[in-house]
Amino acid sequence: MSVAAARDRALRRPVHDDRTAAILGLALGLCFLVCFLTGVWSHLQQHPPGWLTLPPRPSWLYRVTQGTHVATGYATVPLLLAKLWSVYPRLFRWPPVRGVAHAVERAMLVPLVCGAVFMLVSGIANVSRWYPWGFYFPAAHYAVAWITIGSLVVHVGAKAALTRAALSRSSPRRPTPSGTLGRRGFLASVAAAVGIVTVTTAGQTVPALRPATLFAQRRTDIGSQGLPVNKSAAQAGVTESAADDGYRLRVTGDVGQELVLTAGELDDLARHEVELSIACVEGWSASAHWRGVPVAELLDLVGVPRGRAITVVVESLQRGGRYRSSELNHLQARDPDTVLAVAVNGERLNLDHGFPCRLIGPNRPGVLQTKWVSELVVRA
Ligand SMILES: Nc1nc2c(c(=O)[nH]1)N[C@H]1C(S)=C(S)[C@@H](COP(=O)(O)O)O[C@H]1N2
Ligand SMILES: [Mo]
Repeated sequence: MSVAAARDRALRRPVHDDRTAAILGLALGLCFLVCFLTGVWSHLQQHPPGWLTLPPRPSWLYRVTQGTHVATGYATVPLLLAKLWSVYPRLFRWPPVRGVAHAVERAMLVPLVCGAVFMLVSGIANVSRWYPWGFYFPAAHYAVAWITIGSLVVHVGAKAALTRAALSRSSPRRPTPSGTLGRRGFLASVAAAVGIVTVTTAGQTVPALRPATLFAQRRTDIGSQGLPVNKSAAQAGVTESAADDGYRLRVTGDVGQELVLTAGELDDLARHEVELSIACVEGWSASAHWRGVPVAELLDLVGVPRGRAITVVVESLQRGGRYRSSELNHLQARDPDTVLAVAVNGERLNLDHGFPCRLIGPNRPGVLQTKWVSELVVRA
């Protein structure tokens, strides 16, 4: 059979027609939009620009937005594959372009499809902690997100009228050739695939779905002290410095008088108990019970006036690596639940969870919950 004949036969099947493409397009567009918005939010939370002082409340916000970001990312995979399969016979139409406007619309499919595939592949690789590339993941993932969403807006604009017509009740329905998959069967399989992917991955953040975990990169019930470990003390190269008797926590910078505490003194000060989750950018999250000393209390001890707008740089014993330190804005530093924790789930923190002390605060991405804290530097 010639290519043209095969194409025409495929295009007569409901699984390849405008209505199927429109339904899948709508589902995919919605998924992409939610993933994009939660992704932009994630970026703002992890790399807050100077003009934005993010509030530490509600404490669960990042856990929900990042869980949603990764879940919608996973759900997009079967939707995108189904959509591409549904429309690919159209690529064989001849002539491929009819006029300038059509040529532009077709050309925009290149950034749209390449961008979408890049977003999903890079996102899933990142969540799997697999970095087969040389670029910095957050920067590339963020830049391509804008390219992809821009091409998507153009695509939606170009296809709006066609989509509306294809979805209207009066649009003509073609019978399904016997022996082939009909639209309903196809869409039901896609919906089932989305459901299975979601249910078997969301257990990394929704405890009720944990027993169904199959494809998730993390099981949050696996890990010492009831929590997963992303970077161990050995990987961070702090095994000796963290366990050293000479360890001191210092509070320095724009302070009345500097403070130096031993691990024992820190433990005596740590009387505040709080339930907070670690919410990793990779989509897993887990709640835990912490005991620590509020950063606000340390600021009082070193004589930082309460009304002063300050930032606090949280330094760790780790010598290299991007996540060796983090920053607290004024609101976060003064929140009573932002603590330097010394205990988790009723036990002294072990080395892998950040002994002698680690930062834990409400509504912060996991990468900013710095472990093995050695110094708080106050900046006015
Ligand atoms: N010093 C330091 N702190 C760090 C990291 C790190 O690499 N170095 N990783 C962060 C990341 S990505 C996460 S998700 C949390 C995980 O905390 P946990 O290992 O106690 O679960 O720690 C954070 N704290
Ligand atoms: Mo993380």
